[in-house]
Amino acid sequence: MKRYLCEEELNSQPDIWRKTAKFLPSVEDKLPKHGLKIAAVGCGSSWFMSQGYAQFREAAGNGESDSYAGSEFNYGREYEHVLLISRSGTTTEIINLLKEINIPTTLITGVADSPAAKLATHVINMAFADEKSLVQTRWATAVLGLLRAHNGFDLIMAAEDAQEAVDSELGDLVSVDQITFLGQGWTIALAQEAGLKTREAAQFWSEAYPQLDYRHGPFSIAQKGRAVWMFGDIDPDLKNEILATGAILETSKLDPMAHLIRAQRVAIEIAKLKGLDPDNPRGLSRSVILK
Ligand code: F1P
Repeated sequence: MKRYLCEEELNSQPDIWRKTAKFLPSVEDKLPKHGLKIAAVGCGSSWFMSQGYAQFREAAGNGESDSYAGSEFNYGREYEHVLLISRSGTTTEIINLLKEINIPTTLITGVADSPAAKLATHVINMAFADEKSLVQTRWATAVLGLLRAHNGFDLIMAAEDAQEAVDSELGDLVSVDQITFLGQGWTIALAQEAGLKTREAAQFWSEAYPQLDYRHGPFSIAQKGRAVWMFGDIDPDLKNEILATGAILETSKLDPMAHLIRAQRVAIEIAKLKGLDPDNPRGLSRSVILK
């Protein structure tokens, strides 16, 4: 069977996370200082990574942190630093925002001389995590890993879980007809990203919710032949309710970001089973450049 670029890239995540952990001290002074009121911004996968970052930064007591999709920045709020994430550095909403605001900015990008890089106060160039596939896998987790490590998390330990996720069996998860991804706190961003992966790579029906909000309607989707996938610890009552529907329940003892690797793999496998090219999803390009 053909090997796709995204498979090589997602399999490299354990190494890339180790590289990221070593890389952090060289760029730490460019990241928003703890205590500042910040916004984090991105589009697509980069938006979900900015969401996760804002969540765990504030939860760790490191300062008020909001997150926005590039098109939805709240210009009425005052921030002391804005962090932007863009693999390509060519995404229009990110460039427009950088032109518009007069606040110290840090751009994390995979392309050092990109148009966005020319506009940011500080640039963190993570070219070593850039990808050839259109679909983001290791880029997203390397950036989130950098930001987690900056907020006190041990990324080297997580890299061991990442290897387990790369080597694990996917079983029946690749033959279900729908998956609902759940999270809590910062892992809601992982659920969103997992949902995006299955939709963009495999045109597959997936949804994503905070685990306790899932009961408020979308729970009706759960049934035999479908899966519910929790990033992080599942509420014990919710677990029993899901199992009673006959749906497969996927949980893991792995670090939640390593657990995302399993979801990336499921997305790619479903795409392959459907005869789709997961490196070149229908209607997508490496970045969205608006006229
Ligand atoms: C962001 C992004 C990707 C998405 C698609 C279009 O790009 O929205 O998340 O998968 O390829 O671009 P970037 O700003 O991080 O380069």
